[in-house]
Amino acid sequence: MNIDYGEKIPNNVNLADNRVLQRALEQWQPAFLEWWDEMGPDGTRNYDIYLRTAVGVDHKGWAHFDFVKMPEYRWGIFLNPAEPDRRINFGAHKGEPAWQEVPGEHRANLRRLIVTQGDTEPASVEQQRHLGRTAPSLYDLRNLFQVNVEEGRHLWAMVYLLHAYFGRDGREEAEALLERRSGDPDNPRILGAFNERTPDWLAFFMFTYFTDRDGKFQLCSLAESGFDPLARTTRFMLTEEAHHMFVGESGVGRIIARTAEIMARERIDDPAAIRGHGVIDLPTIQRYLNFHFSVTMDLFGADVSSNAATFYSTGLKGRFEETKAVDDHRLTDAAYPVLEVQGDRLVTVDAPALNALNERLRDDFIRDATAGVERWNRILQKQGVAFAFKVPHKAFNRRIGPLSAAKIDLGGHVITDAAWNANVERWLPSESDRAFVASLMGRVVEPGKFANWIAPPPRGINNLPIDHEYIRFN
Ligand code: BYC
Repeated sequence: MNIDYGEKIPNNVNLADNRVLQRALEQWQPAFLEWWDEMGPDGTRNYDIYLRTAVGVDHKGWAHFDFVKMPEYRWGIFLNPAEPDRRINFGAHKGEPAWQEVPGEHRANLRRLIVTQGDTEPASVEQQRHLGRTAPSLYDLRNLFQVNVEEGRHLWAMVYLLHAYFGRDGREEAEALLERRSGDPDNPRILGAFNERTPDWLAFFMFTYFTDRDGKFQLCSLAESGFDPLARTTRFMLTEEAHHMFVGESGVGRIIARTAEIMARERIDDPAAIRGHGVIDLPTIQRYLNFHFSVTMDLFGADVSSNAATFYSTGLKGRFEETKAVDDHRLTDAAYPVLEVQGDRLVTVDAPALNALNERLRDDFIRDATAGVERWNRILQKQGVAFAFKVPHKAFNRRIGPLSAAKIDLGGHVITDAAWNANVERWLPSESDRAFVASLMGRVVEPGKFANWIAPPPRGINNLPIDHEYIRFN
């Protein structure tokens, strides 16, 4: 399973043995590089960046660090090794050998899943392309670029599947992945969160904490797929995803730590006074949290979804930790609780478990995401600051699924439009919140220096010191 770096496209799938596929991917490669040039990190062509590149897919090989110019990053195709005699673990085909080729009757759904997953990867690079101009430190700038190149590689992962297994329409989908643009009204990215702006670093850290975590849960579900090449490629992607969530959790944590430090030192808790010290007040951080959490809730799809039921019964997309679940892994007779608006109340009703799989994954996500928010609260407790972040109710501010028809507050109460309008600026970032956060953003790139509004990290990258020169601007 070693990666062949001698090839134009580094890979561990013996690409050289399949000339047709190799040629097709080599034709897509320049289009990808053009897209990277146009939509990737702005103005960075010449930088030498201390990046991690996978040189093997085992635990020793996937993290090799060196200085690289981003356009020369070796994006390639890396799959986890095949498990001998792997079986389909769930759905109507449970127990049958995992598919090594696309099952004809499930082709359209499988392609749709792969395209939807693939579309998020370039979208996030587009959303983050301007952030380099306002990096709070060289350390953070390097982390941003690491996230960006890996999202680029995740696009390669999905494009490989499209080219290798879906023939002409796969190639067309691969082209379309480079044509849609985040936020473009005429040709937007597929899922809502990927058309939102990521205008500042607080938004970036919240995005990598919450939205990349959706990536983790969706990839874990696809890693259970009966279509073995999808399972193997998503398993390898998950090793990279962990770093993105680390960037988010530690980034938000360092912003909170800096604010808490000022609040404790100056003995202040008035947001205006806190802002006067050039740090971000906690209610503003909470509003950003509410926004990114709710936008990410929508990424799990409708609460009751026949698509989700089909993806599962046909063996294409499993549950988070499918094999650990103690049940029949078919779910044809099971139920799962979902929320419904009845009059002016949210009520819990039972839905067929198969149709409620989006909701179940959303609940798995909420447990994981809430645990990290509690870790942020411990930073405040340590400084003796009396404030606690809370994740909103899952029905708050929804735009997808039946809950989107009602206005629902942070605590999960159905409210009137008037009550929503009267409070929305306390719940979601207002124009003036965003303008304040934007006013703090300025480029700090001297090694070891950090913007005033964020604490330094406890340690540097790959055991190097915090003040290491992680990027040479040339
Ligand atoms: N925005 O039946 P439903 C990541 C559409 S993140 C807009 O519930 P389904 C990453 C839906 O398409 C992980 N539209 O849909 C993170 C459907 O449309 P049609 C990405 C939406 O299929 C950070 C209709 O609404 N991976 O990797 O059950 C950086 C009815 O919905 C949205 C995946 O998502 C939305 N949010 O569920 C970089 C995995 N949600 O058919 C990367 C693959 C739903 O009526 N995707 N719609 O026209 C899936 O598993 C499913 O497509 C979804 C949607 C769970 C997303």
